[in-house]
Amino acid sequence: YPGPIEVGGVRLRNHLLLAAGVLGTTGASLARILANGAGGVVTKSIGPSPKEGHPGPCLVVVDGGIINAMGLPNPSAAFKGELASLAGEPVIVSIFGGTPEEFRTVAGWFAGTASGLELNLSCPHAEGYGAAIGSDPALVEECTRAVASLGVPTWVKLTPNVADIAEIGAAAERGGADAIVAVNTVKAMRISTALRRPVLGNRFGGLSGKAIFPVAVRCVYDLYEACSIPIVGCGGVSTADNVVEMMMAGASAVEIGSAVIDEIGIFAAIADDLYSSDGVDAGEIVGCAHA
Ligand code: FMN
Repeated sequence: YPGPIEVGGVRLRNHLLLAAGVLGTTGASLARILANGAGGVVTKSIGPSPKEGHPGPCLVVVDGGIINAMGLPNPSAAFKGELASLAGEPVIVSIFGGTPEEFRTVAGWFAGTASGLELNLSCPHAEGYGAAIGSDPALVEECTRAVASLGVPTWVKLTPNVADIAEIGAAAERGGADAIVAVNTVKAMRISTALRRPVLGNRFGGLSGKAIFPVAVRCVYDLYEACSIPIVGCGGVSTADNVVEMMMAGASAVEIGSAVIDEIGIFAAIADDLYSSDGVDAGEIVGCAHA
């Protein structure tokens, strides 16, 4: 492995991070992902008050991926206890709120312990949160500023479900973001023809996995053109070649979610490929597709 790298103010062990929401609800599962070769981990998103999430079914497997509508279930401030055993580890806490003030409150709980904070401005299935905020450049700028002004490395995670993601990325940069993460899930739904009703309890959800990889590459490409802070690619990554492609589009690091559900050893497997003797020189390839 190339040794520690720094992306958006956060020191990582390598270029591969666990994405928010997958195996990120306990300190033990986060530690296990780090032990399995991840360069850093992002926690499940934590909000201003405890939340149960949507009624089930919350997840459906589809061709090329999964659609989830978890609805941001989380224990709120009680999550602090899960981080106690992870002091000094590359742990980024994902946070959400309905207003800039709520973002700041939640950020304050973790500012002293986390390596960085990732603002979830992008969940497509949580009313009043997530993409509802992340589609509005002025709100994105305000929420980002409310957190970044605490002085902790601030990553902002964007939704692909907007007309112009570059405009949203530029707003996050103006608000003081240290990095942009792209992307969260793509709006989606399935209907059971047998039952004649939507499959998910919440009707709608977000698609992740291999099917969204090209969507994510395009978003990273557009953001790299528009922004001068690092971009972290996320969406459908499952191989070392996917990581290289994301980097060529402009990603300085990559997050992996759905592929971890199938294979917890995926970080070590990708890292072995990526950093083999004829492997990647990130400094050389990041953004090279823009030439
Ligand atoms: N993203 C967040 O920002 N916060 C979450 O709490 C969150 N929960 C998720 C739960 C599940 C079951 C899945 C599949 C995804 C979740 N995501 C969440 C989105 C992922 O972090 C990621 O952006 C998305 O799945 C695309 O990456 P992937 O194709 O590698 O999974």
